[in-house]
Amino acid sequence: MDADKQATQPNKPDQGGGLPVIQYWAEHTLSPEGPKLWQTLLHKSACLSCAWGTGGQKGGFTNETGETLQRCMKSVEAISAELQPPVKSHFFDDHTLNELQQLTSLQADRLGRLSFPVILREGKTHYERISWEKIYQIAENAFRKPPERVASYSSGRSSNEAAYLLQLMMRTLGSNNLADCSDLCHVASTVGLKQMFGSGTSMVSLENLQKADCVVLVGSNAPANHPRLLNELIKLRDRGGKVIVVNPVLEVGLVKFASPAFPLKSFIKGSDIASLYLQLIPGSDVALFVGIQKALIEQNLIKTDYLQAYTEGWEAIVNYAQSTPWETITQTCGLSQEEIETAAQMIGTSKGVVFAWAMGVTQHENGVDNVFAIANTALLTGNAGKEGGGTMPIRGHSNVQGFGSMGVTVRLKQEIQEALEKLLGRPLSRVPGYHARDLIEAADRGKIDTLICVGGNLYAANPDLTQAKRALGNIETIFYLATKPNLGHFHGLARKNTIIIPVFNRFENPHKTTTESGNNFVRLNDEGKTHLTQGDLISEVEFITELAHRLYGEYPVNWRKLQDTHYVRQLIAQTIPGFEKMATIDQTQEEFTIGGRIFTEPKFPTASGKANLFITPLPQLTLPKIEDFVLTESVKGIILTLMTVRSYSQHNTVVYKEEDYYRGMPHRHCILMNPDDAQQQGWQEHQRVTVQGDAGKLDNVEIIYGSVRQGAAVMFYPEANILFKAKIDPRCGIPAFKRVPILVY
Ligand SMILES: Nc1nc2c(c(=O)[nH]1)N[C@H]1C(S)=C(S)[C@@H](COP(=O)(O)OP(=O)(O)OC[C@H]3O[C@@H](n4cnc5c(=O)[nH]c(N)nc54)[C@H](O)[C@@H]3O)O[C@H]1N2
Ligand SMILES: Nc1nc2c(c(=O)[nH]1)N[C@H]1C(S)=C(S)[C@@H](COP(=O)(O)OP(=O)(O)OC[C@H]3O[C@@H](n4cnc5c(=O)[nH]c(N)nc54)[C@H](O)[C@@H]3O)O[C@H]1N2
Ligand code: SF4
Ligand SMILES: [Mo]
Repeated sequence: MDADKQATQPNKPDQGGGLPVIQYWAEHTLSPEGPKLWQTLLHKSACLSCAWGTGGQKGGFTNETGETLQRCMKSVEAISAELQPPVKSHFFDDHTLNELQQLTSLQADRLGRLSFPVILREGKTHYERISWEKIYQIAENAFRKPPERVASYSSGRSSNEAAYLLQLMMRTLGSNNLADCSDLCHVASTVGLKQMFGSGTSMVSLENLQKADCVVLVGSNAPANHPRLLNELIKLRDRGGKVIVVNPVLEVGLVKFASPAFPLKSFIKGSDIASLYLQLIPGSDVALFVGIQKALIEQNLIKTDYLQAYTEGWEAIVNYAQSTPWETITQTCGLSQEEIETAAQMIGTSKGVVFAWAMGVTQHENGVDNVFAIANTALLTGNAGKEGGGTMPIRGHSNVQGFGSMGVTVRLKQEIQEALEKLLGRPLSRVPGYHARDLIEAADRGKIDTLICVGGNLYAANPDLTQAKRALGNIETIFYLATKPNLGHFHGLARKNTIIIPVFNRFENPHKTTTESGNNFVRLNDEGKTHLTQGDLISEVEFITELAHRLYGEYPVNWRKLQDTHYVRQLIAQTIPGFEKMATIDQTQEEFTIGGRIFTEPKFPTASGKANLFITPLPQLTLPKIEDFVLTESVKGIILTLMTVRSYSQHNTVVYKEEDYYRGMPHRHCILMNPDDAQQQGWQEHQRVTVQGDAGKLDNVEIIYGSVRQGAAVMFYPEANILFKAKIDPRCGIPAFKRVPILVY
């Protein structure tokens, strides 16, 4: 369905952003929580929500180039949730676990802020309050299990300091089991880009993005998940540049977006975003990009001089594209040769092209190939290592990239390993660590005794919730460090002890912290205060250092001294490459771009100094048959490819609002379908259907018509995670959340 048709659908907005955003701002900033909300918005710290990284020392509303008015509604949404009153002191006494398990994600979040520690003991029906001394006693025993049976999981909202300490504690123990939410998120980008360019993050700074005249935006719903990126796209269109969007769903905010940052020129009428919208088949991005490469070659638009001088392996890519027939390409991705040629023409004739992508690219069985195919295209056109061009994975959580930089990963950089070995005075364990999926599999096989979760929701973030619950249930002790209750605290329960530890968030920590944006920019966050004045919360840094002190005394560092985060920053400066400026950031207050990450010249930190291209086989996009689904009765239905995504009002597993206004989905129990697919089955909009995957089913799901490619459908995560056991990209371990075969009947 095209843009015009979407616009004519009743009750569906024809642009992203706009009035609802202002209404939301007004409601919240003028409400009783208003003054505290403003105080927090102005606090000198990075935005909690996404990794675009607004905020910091120049004030809460500034981006990395110092431009103001850059806070979006998502930021307000995230802060408001953190400013909730505490969970009532008797709440856990009054409610059984069974009752807690009936709560939806939204209801769990609305219980309020966690403000005292609680424990659920084996066989008990209630969480009970517990003292800090008792927690440390349990923790000391739990962390004395064999190191390979101890694991951590983390989510990128915490600070660099907490992340650094977590990995140091785990590696001192001898465990490499540092699973992280990035294992479910951008790991395909990290693994792919590292092989190509020797660096796994974005090579484009915000400043350089502002010099581009073309952006190719692949598999990203930025209007919802990185709203301030839209400001850059609006500015780019205004200076005559082009935006190519690649997405099986026509996301309304990528067609037209009304940004409050430009009250006159954009907000009233909305700004055009996409110059070209390519609505491909889910999972077929490799085919599209090989097609673009083929067209570039045919149109004589590849940069042979550049390829010869700065890259390796490019001839094979050219041969592969040339020898792949157009018919195979167009059949695999479902786009016409003309559409692909138009995209190639736009890319090949632009001066600077930034290739940006998010989960629609990474969360596939061939996620790494998707990244290779995009970056190959960048290289063929000379768009890597220059101003105004490059590859830009759009990162998720506000400090997820910092976690990776600090060594919270199962793929530790050689330099960090060596630096840590020097610090410890002994080699690190060589037993490979479990990433997020391996952790669940290992726990399912009874191989984990102890798990510490620094934020996040390991349970609901995983595919196959039935397995996730069972797996976590095999673990003896789980510690959840969290700011607010979530589904994981009520379903992801340990066999013996589940302990929830309430922590300060970024703007409440009693010490300074740092974070890293997706554009490799380090922010300094000032100390703050919590509104939970009666609470008994702890900082992540204090908890980890106290536990480590009890386990290791003063080896290899004086852990208690590190409760002053200034000293953690000294350690980071010593051991993490590119972070040398951390040593003086307390004095200078100077936020900085991490060294060795932004490439404005085509010289790359690979062994040869050149970029490597890799062949990307076209995916075989088959679907199962009805007989392949386990059914108790014979049914008539349709097999679709399901993409599980975020609604416009949720942050990952945490739901802020039931409806998705922009997609016209009134609640979370909906499936967004192409009207032709529904009508072929004789179904109408709002009819209820059953959706079945290979791990479970959901009944009574409401059909909503949307601009989804035929044969594909959209549902919201985490609810949809009950449905399927995802396929995994073997090269990086990421689950294929965006190509789930389902039967709808
Ligand atoms: N407000 C808000 N902000 C967030 C988050 C949040 O939940 N809420 N989450 C944060 C995190 S951790 C992350 S990782 C990011 C996520 O940011 P996004 O990646 O934008 O999030 P998704 O909702 O997963 O949307 C993925 C997009 O990919 C498209 N897509 C699906 N399959 C394919 C495919 O095969 N090919 C292509 N080309 N496109 C496809 C979908 O239609 C959708 O538009 O956002 C971060 N920011
Ligand atoms: N089907 C499907 N599944 C997916 C995805 C998908 O697109 N589809 N996306 C995947 C992706 S990209 C990601 S990143 C994961 C997200 O997975 P996670 O990062 O594991 O989950 P979140 O929902 O972001 O975690 C929210 C919780 O973090 C806690 N929290 C918030 N701030 C802080 C803090 O400052 N400190 C501490 N300690 N805790 C805090 C709060 O208690 C909150 O309830 O989900 C993945 N799962
Ligand atoms: S774009 Fe991201 S970092 Fe910037 S204000 Fe919005 S949510 Fe925060
Ligand atoms: Mo993510």
